[in-house]
Amino acid sequence: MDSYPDEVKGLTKRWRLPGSTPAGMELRDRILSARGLTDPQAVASFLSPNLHDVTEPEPLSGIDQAVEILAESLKAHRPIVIYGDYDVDGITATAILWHVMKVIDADAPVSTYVPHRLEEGYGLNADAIQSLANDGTATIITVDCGITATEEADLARSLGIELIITDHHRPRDDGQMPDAAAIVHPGLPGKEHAFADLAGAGVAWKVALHLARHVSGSREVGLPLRNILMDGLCLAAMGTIADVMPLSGENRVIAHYGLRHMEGCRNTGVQSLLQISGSGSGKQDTQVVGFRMGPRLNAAGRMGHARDAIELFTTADAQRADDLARELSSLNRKRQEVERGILLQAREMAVEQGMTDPGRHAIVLRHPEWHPGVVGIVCSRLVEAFGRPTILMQDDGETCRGSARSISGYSIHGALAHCEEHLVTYGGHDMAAGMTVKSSCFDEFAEALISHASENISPQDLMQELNIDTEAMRQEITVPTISRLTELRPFGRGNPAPRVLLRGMTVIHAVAFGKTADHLKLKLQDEDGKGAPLEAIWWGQAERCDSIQKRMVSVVGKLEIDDYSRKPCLVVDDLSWEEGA
Ligand SMILES: [Mn+2]
Repeated sequence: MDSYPDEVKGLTKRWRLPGSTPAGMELRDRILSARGLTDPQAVASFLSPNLHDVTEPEPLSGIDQAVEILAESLKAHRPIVIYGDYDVDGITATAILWHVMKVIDADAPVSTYVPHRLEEGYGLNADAIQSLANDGTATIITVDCGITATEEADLARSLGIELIITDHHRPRDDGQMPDAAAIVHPGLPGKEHAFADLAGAGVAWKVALHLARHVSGSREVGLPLRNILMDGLCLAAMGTIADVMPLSGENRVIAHYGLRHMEGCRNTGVQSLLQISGSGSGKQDTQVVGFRMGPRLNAAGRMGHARDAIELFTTADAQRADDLARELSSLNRKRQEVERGILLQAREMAVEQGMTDPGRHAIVLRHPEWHPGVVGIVCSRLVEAFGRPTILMQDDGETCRGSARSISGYSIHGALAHCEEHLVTYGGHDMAAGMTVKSSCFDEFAEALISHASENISPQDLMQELNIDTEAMRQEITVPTISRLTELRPFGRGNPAPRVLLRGMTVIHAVAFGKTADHLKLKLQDEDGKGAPLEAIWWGQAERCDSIQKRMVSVVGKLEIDDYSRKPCLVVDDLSWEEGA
């Protein structure tokens, strides 16, 4: 099933060239076709997402029991706690359920609980359950966590708490499930939902919808509930995008409607956050959520306490929401500062210790002062910079705790399993994981992991892959064709911004620009030299300025319309020399 038959080495990346598409197709349709969208009906529903695709399919497994318990608890005024998570997905999921229950009954004894990222860690924990029980909690509903919490579920049961689990993470490998009163999950073995890639916030939104329908006694719900569900879609979109879920199927619909409604969202906190993220006007897209709103929300959990982010989305007080949004922004600045510091140190250490040399295919480092809430982000930066799997750890003298990020094709979870003898704990996925090592075992662990990576990652694999959707001609790159590509939005994982290849372009002009002259501005002329040159930008590649002047190149990039000139602009991902040039 490889639709990319050809591979080309660019200056910085490996290119996967597109398969051939029928002649005469326009640019947008060639891109759709390259992504497997050829059936007219599939194309139509992709181009015009329909909310019915999210509200009408068969219900998630367990949702009926969950909704019955919630409705019953609400009716009896029993204290309910929504137990969330400290990332954007968990925060938004918590707020969605809180709001729908408060609209059903403004006096309902509903509260929220989110564990402290560094002190309690991810998921349901026994101490929290015990203290919630002491406070008289009758019902706990988890969001974005809980599917592996078998012991904690038993504890809740023994304390007389009715536990509902809603989650989207992988269940335990041994098949054991928590003994909960209800479990709502899109991807349980044997009970997979038609769309299994929902985020925790997507699952929570569906629970909210079904609860609203249940208490309304009808599939059509009244205005206050409709409004809160519509506002909830903005939150669900944020959770889905920030959790990097594939933006296909139901997630595409959630992201599409959530982003479209963002400006008009009645949630006070959403408006405060939009404002402070510098995006109070204009059409919202995934970038605004991914790069501006999401990091501010995550900063609460990383540098402070995520309950502030939950309060942001649950307060009705506009002043309080503004204050919280400001506080999150300042935590985010602090996070950026800490991140920059670790990045500088880690980069230097990696190079110094030879971990970026050709024969060594992983980076494994520790430092006593690295903030455990931030090392994961820095890992991602090093993976980008050096194309190698990276592990960064904080060493408190006794134990090293850290995070890992990997490159595609190399499972970091598998690698950790291979080095298990040196580890105290580990867990995660192919691309990201966490682990602890005794400080005295760190060196052996680092050596074992780096040699495993060096043996199992080829030098080829270290070059990032660049998937190209279609080859394009200079003359079809016009403002109208680029505008039509926006119909493919929202972009994200599973639906990236289209990438095109242009051959036979001559770099007739290249100049460094930016505050510290890091970036390149280019003018590219096609072979017949008749049309206007195509303007292009290559971020962070100023050092190549001299070597590409006047050369004929193939160029790969994304098409945009420049905000100021309103002219087409190619945002370059990579170049390669044309043969004979
Ligand atoms: Mn999640």
